Amino acid sequence: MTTLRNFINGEFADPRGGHDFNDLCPATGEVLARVPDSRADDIEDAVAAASSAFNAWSRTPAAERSSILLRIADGIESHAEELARLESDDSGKAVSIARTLDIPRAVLNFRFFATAILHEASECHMVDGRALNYTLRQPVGVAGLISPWNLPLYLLTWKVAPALAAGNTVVAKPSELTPLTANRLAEIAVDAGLPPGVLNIVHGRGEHAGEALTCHPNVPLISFTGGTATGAKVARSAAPLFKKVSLELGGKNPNLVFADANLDEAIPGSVRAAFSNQGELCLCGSRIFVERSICDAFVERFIEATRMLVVGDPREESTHIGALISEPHLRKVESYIELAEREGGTIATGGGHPSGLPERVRHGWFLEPTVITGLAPSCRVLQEEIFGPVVTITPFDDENEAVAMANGTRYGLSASIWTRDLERAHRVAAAIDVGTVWVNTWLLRDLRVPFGGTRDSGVGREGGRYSLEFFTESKNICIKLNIKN
Ligand code: 6OD
Repeated sequence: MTTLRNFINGEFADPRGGHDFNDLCPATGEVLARVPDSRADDIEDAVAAASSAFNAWSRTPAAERSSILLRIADGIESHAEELARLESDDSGKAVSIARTLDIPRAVLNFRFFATAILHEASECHMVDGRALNYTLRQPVGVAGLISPWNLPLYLLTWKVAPALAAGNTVVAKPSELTPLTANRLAEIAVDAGLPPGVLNIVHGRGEHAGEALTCHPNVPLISFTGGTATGAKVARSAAPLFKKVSLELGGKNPNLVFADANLDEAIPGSVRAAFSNQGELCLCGSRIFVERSICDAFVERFIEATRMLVVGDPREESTHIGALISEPHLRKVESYIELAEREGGTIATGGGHPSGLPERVRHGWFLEPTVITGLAPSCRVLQEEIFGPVVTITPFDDENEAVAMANGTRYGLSASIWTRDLERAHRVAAAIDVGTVWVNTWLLRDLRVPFGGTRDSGVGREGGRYSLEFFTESKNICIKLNIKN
């Protein structure tokens, strides 16, 4: 068993109060590590280190910052297999997902923003020969970054890379449920030559370390990804201090399948959208709406494809669906399956603990992928985020009804539309109130595009220039001219 320490000012340090807790392996329940349960004084140390490092780092030439960040990307890549295994053990996800999605994306996050800053341009506004305005974008200061457990290194680096690239220093608090790869990132950053204090990682729980970070007066910017209820708390803490805030929150994403869709793509695509990462992705397509004329056939084929998914030991290459993150989370997801039955739904497949799990993971927090039919869009099961391998399938009669159902929750993160009719695709995409619409695909990511949600799915956009704008403050500089034509 490992004992983790915080990473402050380029060194590993025990939490001042000496509090800690266990990090558990979701597949086996074994203790993987003792983790610092950091408090306000640890955050204070980290913010002090980040504040001292800010002056030098923000003045470091972009090309030099870029080289260091590229070396971090190389470091992650050269430890990719080790990181994938750590991520899988820590989060319960299948190692194949960690290897093909999480770790490559962490590498890409650093490469993308390390090179983006080499191509930065800024705006200039002339005033009829009388004045020239130009926009100077400057780093904000100490960035407070709080990342979740479902895509631990993927989402931590999605924040750390642009924050550092833009010249900020960072205090990051990774999820207390998945701290392992964050610690390795700190070691990789040291090897890459990142100066002390530029990146600080403080482990702990939201109510102590997270709250201290969001309330800290010397942290002018907070980027948070996580649940909507926690996002509201972050917003409440940050608002009186007028911090810049980016909140990427929950989703209850519609997956609309029209009768003219190519079902050979729509069915595997919808299964992937429903169950990838055990359904523990804010982007999962958890509400499937299918045009009535093809709904029975779709349900049959969807169930058949769902039953082919292997729930098993996350370390096995053949596993598609690993363990859920924690026992309380498993119980919460199961409670929605019970609720679905009370609300009058039918559990068309799944709903239970998988049988035949290998001995090593027999007592892990696993759940069969579950398909529920027969529920109205207003039911709680279709309104509340479940964040597990549970989807509903509901028929619709026409395009207007499909759009109304898609928009019929408080969430607005993403949607998928499956159709061969391109005009319909444009019309429906424009009418759905979400931050991202995929047409005939799901989770096809391009790091240049704006990413974020509307309503209960969050505030702000990150990605490409949106991240670089968020992690900088723009200043207008007006120079009087006297140009005579
Ligand atoms: O792909 C991304 O950039 C992103 N922020 C994904 C978030 C997924 C949340 O579960």
